[in-house]
Amino acid sequence: MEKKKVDVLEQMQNMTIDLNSKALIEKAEKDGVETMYKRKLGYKVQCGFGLQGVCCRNCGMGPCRISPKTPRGLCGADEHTIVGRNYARMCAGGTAAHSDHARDITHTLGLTTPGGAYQVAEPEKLKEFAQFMGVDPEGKDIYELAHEVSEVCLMEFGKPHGVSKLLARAPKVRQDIWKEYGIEPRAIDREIATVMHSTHIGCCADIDALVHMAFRCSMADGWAGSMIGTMLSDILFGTPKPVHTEANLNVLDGNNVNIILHGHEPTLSEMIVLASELPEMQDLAKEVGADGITLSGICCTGNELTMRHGIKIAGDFHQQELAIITGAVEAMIVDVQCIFPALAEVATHYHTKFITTSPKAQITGSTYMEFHEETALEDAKTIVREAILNFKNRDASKVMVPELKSEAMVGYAEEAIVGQLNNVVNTQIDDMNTLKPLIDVLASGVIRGVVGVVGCNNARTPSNYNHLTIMKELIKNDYLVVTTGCGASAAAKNGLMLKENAAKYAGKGLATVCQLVDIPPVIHLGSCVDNSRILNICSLVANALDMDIADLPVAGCAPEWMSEKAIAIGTYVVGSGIETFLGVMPPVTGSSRAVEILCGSIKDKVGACFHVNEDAEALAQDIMACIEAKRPHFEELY
Ligand code: CUV
Ligand code: SF4
Repeated sequence: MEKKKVDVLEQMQNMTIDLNSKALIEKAEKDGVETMYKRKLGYKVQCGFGLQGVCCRNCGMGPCRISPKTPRGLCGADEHTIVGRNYARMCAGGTAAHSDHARDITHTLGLTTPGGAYQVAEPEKLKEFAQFMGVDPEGKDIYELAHEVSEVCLMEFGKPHGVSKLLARAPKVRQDIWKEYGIEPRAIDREIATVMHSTHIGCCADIDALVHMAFRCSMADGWAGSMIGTMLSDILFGTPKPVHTEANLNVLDGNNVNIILHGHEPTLSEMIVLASELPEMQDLAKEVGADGITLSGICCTGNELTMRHGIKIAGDFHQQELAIITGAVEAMIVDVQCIFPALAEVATHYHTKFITTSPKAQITGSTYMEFHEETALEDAKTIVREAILNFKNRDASKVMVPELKSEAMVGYAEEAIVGQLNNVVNTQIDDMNTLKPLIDVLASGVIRGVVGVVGCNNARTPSNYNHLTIMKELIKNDYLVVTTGCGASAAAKNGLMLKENAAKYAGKGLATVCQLVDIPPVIHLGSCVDNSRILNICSLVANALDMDIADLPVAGCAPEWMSEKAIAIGTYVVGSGIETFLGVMPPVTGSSRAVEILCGSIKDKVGACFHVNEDAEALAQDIMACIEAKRPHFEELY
């Protein structure tokens, strides 16, 4: 019996390489709390149909599942149709999530007022972006302009005619490729609706057409929704600048009121920051016996907060339950996306208040405190007060804050990366001059290439293992890594975002560049919507060199992806001409045609394709080989 218990614990602990997580998995067992790691044990055998993407329940005659005995669904849909429809729907789900987040940010820009809760933090960026979107800033009050830009951006979600205005940021050759293949996205909502319509029973039943539609929809994610989300977040809350932070669960402070922000939209989290800094809240914290208030973040909200304020990163997607299990968290405040419904149950074992705030993500068992942008600061104060007052309920006997954390430098927006290479932070990126150092180190081969290693944690791999294995291998071989999302948290937690560690982890070329221009070998670009920053940087470099994005020695990688959002991201990254490497197989293997297209022939259309390898070491080698193969052509063009 004892032996069996130990085995179970060991099995769970083997599902993560994070030492804090291992310690808290043990505590969870002692406390009798179920976590994802425990539930995973019950899922030893996952549904083979689901894994291959050949289960269809798009109509009430189903579910139909493809097998040698039943090669077609009741309507006659074959494996290619079913896989294609499921894949397209994943892309639509992901596009909807990122873009609806962006829509909220866009509405918020429309609510800005001088002196109000939401203000314009970057008037110059606003003017520049207004001009790009066809709004003349001349002679306009900055708030009048903000409201006008908000309206124009809102049209990108539902305009009846034309394609995304933001495509014009890409090199002309790239735009021509999109036109040729027909994947210039129209209004964001339209692309999502089209996929939902075409994947309804009895509609599209052609794998090539379904993949095409999935690509056009995902392009709306990258080149409209996410890009608008990032741009307007910068305008509202400030363009991130390099800032020092700490990461992993040890950032929770034993004597402070600990508030964790989890989810995605900075509209909520920025207000919580504002509210918690108010003297009245600080005083209240002292009144209840705490030394102060510690805010920290999980998932993409964590990234948004850390890059703009240096707020500490509590952990990643797979640590959300474990954070509560420390027993030291007064409130876990969430908005949308990547929030385990399990948090409600986990919180019942401790004093933690699990506070949901969005009508889009209400969760049974949570404390629901709806947040409205119109009354943002008041709402935020109410929520923070609730958290502070909960401090008195903390049970010291249940507290265990694990030992480890790491320091990190985070918050490199496009401006900071390019500026830092010029040794001028926050320069405007507008000419070859400022891009030249970046291009020079790439062209000379001192840095072999740039790889975006991004995305989630997936319980199909040990948490953080693929991320760290791949990042370390790449920087060791002089590939600069840029990262977002939970990949960024993994890097921050493990010291890869420190310039001081460049000599230890990076190859000679990269380490030298890191020393010279004061950057870490793994660069924090932000949240998942901030993958649009990668599109931006690639476009700037390609434009400056008069090349296509596909000519650049760059690659994308999602080593532990799990969400539909990640599939949409991967798809628009491929669509943008960037070879994309996945460490977990997407549910498409049931269709040989789907695999042939996505991992092969799509390259003829867009200049890149997916590559999958579930062995992280091998995947890193694949990435490097792919970039090396691009280098001669790149150097020749340069
Ligand atoms: Ni939006 S999508 S687990 S928080 S990166 Fe983290 Fe990132 Fe994936 Fe979710
Ligand atoms: Fe079955 Fe066709 Fe209905 Fe899908 S759409 S559940 S394959 S009958």
